[in-house]
Amino acid sequence: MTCFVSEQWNKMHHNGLTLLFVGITGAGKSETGNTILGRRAFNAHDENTTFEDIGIECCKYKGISLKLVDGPGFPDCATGDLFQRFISKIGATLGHGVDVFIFVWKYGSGFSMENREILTLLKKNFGSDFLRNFCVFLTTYGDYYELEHKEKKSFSEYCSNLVGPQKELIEECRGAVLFDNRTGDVNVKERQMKSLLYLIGKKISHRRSPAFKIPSEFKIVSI
Ligand SMILES: Nc1nc2c(ncn2[C@@H]2O[C@H](COP(=O)(O)OP(=O)(O)OP(=O)(O)O)[C@@H](O)[C@H]2O)c(=O)[nH]1
Ligand SMILES: [Mg+2]
Repeated sequence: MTCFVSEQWNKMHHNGLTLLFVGITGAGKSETGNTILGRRAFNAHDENTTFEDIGIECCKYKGISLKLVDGPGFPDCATGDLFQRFISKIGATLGHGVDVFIFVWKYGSGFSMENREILTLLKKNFGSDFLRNFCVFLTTYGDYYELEHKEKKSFSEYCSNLVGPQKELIEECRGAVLFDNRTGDVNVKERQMKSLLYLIGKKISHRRSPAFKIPSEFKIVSI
């Protein structure tokens, strides 16, 4: 597996790679951020999180500069109001844009209406190709996955057997990565980071546009 996000790419992009986590409450956004950072910087389960609160932390992974942006969970974004505030805040804070949106889903939690609403909102507001161009699908609770698949069914095999909206999402995002945020095994940590950077790199190299910039006069189109 070749990593497309090379040190050479890194030198050409002075801001590094900006990754924004999105997903419903409790999906594991903050914890995934901490796993990537290798330290506990984001608050997992911070009850004071509001839709204007975003956390930004930077790190280097094998020479690649990463800027991680942790957002709040989406409890009820169908009204569009929360989404409007969140996206406006992102636009005001990240002037250079977002390279890749990481859509986080908790393994085994079912693919709820809330999950689907976030994706619909993103596509409706940012275009039908948005997921294809800017979104990576990341599944947390890799430890639960391993427990349930003791026969060692690979995650990609599992994904290819899925049906319905989740399968469509994985196809649109061109693959998915499994993350175990509880593991202490350095090999597992290395493997999941490699898979994530592979998907990110593929995304960046396949699309024509650079980072995604939030329009300055962003007005939400509700679903
Ligand atoms: N066992 C296990 N627990 C995890 C994993 N990832 C996250 N968790 C736990 O799941 C809970 C929710 O994780 P968070 O990272 O707070 O979820 P979040 O998406 O940031 O939630 P909000 O900020 O409320 O939207 C926490 O208790 C985490 O420690 C994982 O891979 N395995
Ligand atoms: Mg969080």
